[in-house]
Amino acid sequence: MSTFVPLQHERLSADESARRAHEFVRHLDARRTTRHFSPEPVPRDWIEQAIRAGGTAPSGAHQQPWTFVAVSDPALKRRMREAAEEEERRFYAERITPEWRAALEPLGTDAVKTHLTDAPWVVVLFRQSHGLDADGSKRTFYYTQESCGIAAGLFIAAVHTMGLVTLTHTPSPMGFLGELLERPANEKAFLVMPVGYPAVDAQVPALTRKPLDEIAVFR
Ligand code: IYR
Repeated sequence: MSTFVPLQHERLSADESARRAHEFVRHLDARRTTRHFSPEPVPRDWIEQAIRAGGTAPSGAHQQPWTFVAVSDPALKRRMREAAEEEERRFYAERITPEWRAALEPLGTDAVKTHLTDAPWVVVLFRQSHGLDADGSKRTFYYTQESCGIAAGLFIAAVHTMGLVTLTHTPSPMGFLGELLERPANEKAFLVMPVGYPAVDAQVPALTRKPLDEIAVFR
């Protein structure tokens, strides 16, 4: 049985909608991914708010198939870095294809993952591949990849809005994270996001974004 309640919605003037539309794009377009973090602490409350923002994402059947694990413990961050670097050394030496290496060249990535110990917080987003009922039986979850992708986007936007930076890091394979962070078997590591202030000398690759006519078609 479904229960419905009235939608809370504020009708804006056309001028205000237009102003916000342009301002929001300007704000998001100023976001950059950097690998260079300051170790300066960030209050736990801000991370909680970013996670709440991520948790507002729409999800398949409203099953909210995500768990955000926020790590600030230096010893745990170091273990995550060691394990990630071990995987990445194998990736960059053996698993990477020539085509993939060429695609990553402009980003200047390598197997050294200083951000995992420099950033005051490392947030690991886990995707719940299925749910577990009270009796331990499996409950199917729908569109978990899409749902977690949207949640990550909102988390990233929240981090940017509070004047911090993050990096979407995808160590491959990521199985070690479930073990290190003691997550149940239905939770699969989806994305690693160090969060903090940028280092004073932080750098970013000189990239540009595709213009509208390359990313949109109107019919
Ligand atoms: N997981 C590796 C490689 C990597 C892959 C892509 I696609 C990137 O955009 C960046 C890195 C790493 O984290 O270095």
